[in-house]
Amino acid sequence: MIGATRSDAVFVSDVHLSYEHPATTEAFLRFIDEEVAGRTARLYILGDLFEYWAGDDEIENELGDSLAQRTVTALRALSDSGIALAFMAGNRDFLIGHAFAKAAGLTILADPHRMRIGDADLVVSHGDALCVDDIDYQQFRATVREPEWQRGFLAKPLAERRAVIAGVRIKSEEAKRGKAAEIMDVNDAAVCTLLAASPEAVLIHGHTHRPAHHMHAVDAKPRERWVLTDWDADAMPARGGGFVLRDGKLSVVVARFDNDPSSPRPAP
Ligand code: LP5
Ligand code: MN
Repeated sequence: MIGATRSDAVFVSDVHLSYEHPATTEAFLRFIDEEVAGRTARLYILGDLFEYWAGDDEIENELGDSLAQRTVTALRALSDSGIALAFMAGNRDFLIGHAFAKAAGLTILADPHRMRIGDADLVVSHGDALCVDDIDYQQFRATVREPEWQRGFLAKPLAERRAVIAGVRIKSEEAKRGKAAEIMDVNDAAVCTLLAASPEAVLIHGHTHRPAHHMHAVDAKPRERWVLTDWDADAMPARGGGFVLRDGKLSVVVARFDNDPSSPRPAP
């Protein structure tokens, strides 16, 4: 945008890019063009960029116009233009590794990650590690985050990994049907512990697909928690967007969708 100053950062998570939802891919790529390119200094992708990621050979084992390739190309163009890109693993794409990071021109962050941008003190997380009441999930997470387990899994052929993941996705959906909604949200005490360890910081996370701005009392002080939306261009109304940080203040930015009449229209 000519004449407008760049924002300090844009945050997104849970885009869940997949071949099943091409409209979400188009909306995300357009969001990058309209809200990120030339308009911010930094882009933080806080996990679950992809619906699933079986390993970095997703990139070279596909055709040139694959989802993985298109995404890498779009991110690379941002980083080549001078925007600092950072990615944090989600529960679906934690197998994104250094080959992807190098190709896309981004840095991989540990979860949680604390930082200062200008006057803003922030701690960012995907959010799944805060869902400590979901015991079965946390056990599953502990296993698949083991470097040893990941080495063994990544040694399998890509087709076999994709088949295993398809099975886990079915099992996960079945398991979720039997879980109470509160179990699949962040645990308040876990949030407060994280905030107490990061005095003054505002927490940003995704994963729960429950976008909101919460206040927590930690050590008798009010503390902020901002929860990112997930993306689904095929939902009605369509969902997608993120947060923009400008001059130390966060605000919501909503993505634009062709197929949803209630979607924000471009400024004239
Ligand atoms: O993602 P979402 O929101 O739908 O659900 C999550 C938790 N589920 C998962 C699983 C993923 O969705 C699907 C797998 C993604 C691909 C990962 C890449 C490679 C991994 C290969 C794995 C072998 O994260 C869900 C939470 C929910 O968030 C809310 O927080 O509840 O957790 C579950 O449902 C997990 C189940 O409770 C327990 C695990 C069932 C699977 C068992 C398969 C055993 C395979 C052996 C591997 C150790
Ligand atoms: Mn997630």
